[in-house]
Amino acid sequence: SGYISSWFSPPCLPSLPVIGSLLSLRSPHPPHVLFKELQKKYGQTYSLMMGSHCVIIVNQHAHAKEVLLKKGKIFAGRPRTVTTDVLTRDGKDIAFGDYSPTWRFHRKIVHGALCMFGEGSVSIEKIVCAEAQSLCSVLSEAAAAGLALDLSPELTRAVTNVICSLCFNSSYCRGDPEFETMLHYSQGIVDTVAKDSLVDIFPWLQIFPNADLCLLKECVSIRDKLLQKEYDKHKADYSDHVQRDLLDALLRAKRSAENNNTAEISAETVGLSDDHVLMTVGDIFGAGVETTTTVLKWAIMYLIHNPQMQRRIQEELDSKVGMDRTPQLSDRGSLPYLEATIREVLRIRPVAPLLIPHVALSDTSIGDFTVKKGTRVIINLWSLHHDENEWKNPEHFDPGRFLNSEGTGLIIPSSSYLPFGAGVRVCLGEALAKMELFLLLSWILQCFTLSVPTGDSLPSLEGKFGVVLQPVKYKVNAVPRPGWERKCQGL
Ligand code: HEM
Ligand code: PLO
Repeated sequence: SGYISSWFSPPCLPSLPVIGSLLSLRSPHPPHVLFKELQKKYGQTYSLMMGSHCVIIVNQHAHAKEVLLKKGKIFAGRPRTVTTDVLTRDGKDIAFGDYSPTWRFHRKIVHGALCMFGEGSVSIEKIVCAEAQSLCSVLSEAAAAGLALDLSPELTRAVTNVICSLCFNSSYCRGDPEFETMLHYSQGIVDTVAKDSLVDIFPWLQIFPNADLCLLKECVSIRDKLLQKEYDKHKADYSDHVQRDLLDALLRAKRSAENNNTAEISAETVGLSDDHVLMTVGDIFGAGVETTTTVLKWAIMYLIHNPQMQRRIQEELDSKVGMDRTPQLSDRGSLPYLEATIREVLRIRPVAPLLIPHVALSDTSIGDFTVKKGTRVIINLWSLHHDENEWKNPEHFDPGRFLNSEGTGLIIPSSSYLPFGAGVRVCLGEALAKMELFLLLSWILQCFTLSVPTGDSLPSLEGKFGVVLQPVKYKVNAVPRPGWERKCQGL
């Protein structure tokens, strides 16, 4: 049977002892592009060795869905890596934590809290609109002064404040030094965590000074101090009777588990430590900020590359929302072109092009290939979203793909589309993120036209690969639309 099972293993890249397939992976391309290229030689599903770990790369939607949905529970594990262990105190969070009863319990609480404070709630819409308003007044100040602006810090502050009120019931003012600190440490973490980092292939490199690892540790320690401060504040004035935010919800779950007065949660809650609560909030905070901000930056970049699409969104806004009021969530159904644009941005530049690696929790299979327990599985979303058999001209930005032939209704034209993943490990923030993207973009485009500053060339559409796929830094001119000059200011 050993013979049979090795017969059915996925094709493997050449590999050497100790370093594994590292030599075949040297490339000027980022990993998601390289993994897509390697299909030509090895087929859509193949394997490679990362040091001593066997990793399967999946480049097609049928196998991706088998891993995420059909066998979602079997593939619900996460690998432990040196960098994510530093970030999450050995996997005590949701995103990088391995599958376990504690993990399941945590995910359930956070999911419930997000439903309560996020998605369907009226208050979150108010919070996002208040941030949209403040963003528009910054744009209008810059426009009045004739300044081109790097929108990144402004978008980050808007999105951060939404997450802050959700997690901590607090927010940052413009120029708040603590906010500047946060911007800095978060970029440091994005730049170093889960990077095809050599310390994960050669864990013994940890004992030598390693610039990336040092930076990561420094940034994580600054983040943890900020989180700890909020946690202490919440503990100090916690009450069983009011739940102000996500942190209160987590504290409450922890206390009721400790008092053991609820029958439904018992053995499950073993290990709901302070560390777990802190790391989970850190996850929501990090995921909430970096992902949504990144999508906004990509969306704006594609819109300045395609002014005719920007105009079409504005025409839709003018006819469906008009000039007498600002956009609201209930307009989502009547602005299909804007929704289609958001979907297309998430297709062409997926935030997490390789998702987060999954791990097989028992011996299993993918298609006809056998898969051993402990095998890591990387779903290459980039390949799914750029599959020539599924998408016509996949590198071409075209929101029209997501509209029906009349241009009036939304469609998903291919099942090779999973921007938020799927199954047991599906993104927890999908609804919140979509809400924020819709509101912030509609507010901005209702009163401004965005373009590159005169004399600048269009920014590169190439992404910088990391734990999220980020666009390059660029500046924009935001010009109030005719008729909106005074309104944008007065917003
Ligand atoms: C996981 C996408 C926004 C919280 C993920 C995954 C993807 C993803 C692809 C990995 C799924 C997997 O490994 O199979 C996105 C995109 C976003 C976004 C495209 C924005 C447009 C958010 C927001 C939050 C969030 C706003 C928080 C409120 C999480 C968490 C996980 C996750 C906690 C880990 C889930 C787990 O491992 O069980 N997201 N995300 N995400 N996301 Fe998001
Ligand atoms: C972003 C930087 C923060 O300082 C820490 C952090 C926490 C959770 C991570 C997030 C970072 C990046 C995006 C991740 C998220 C969990 C789920 C999300 C990886 C590293 C995605 C897109 O999968």
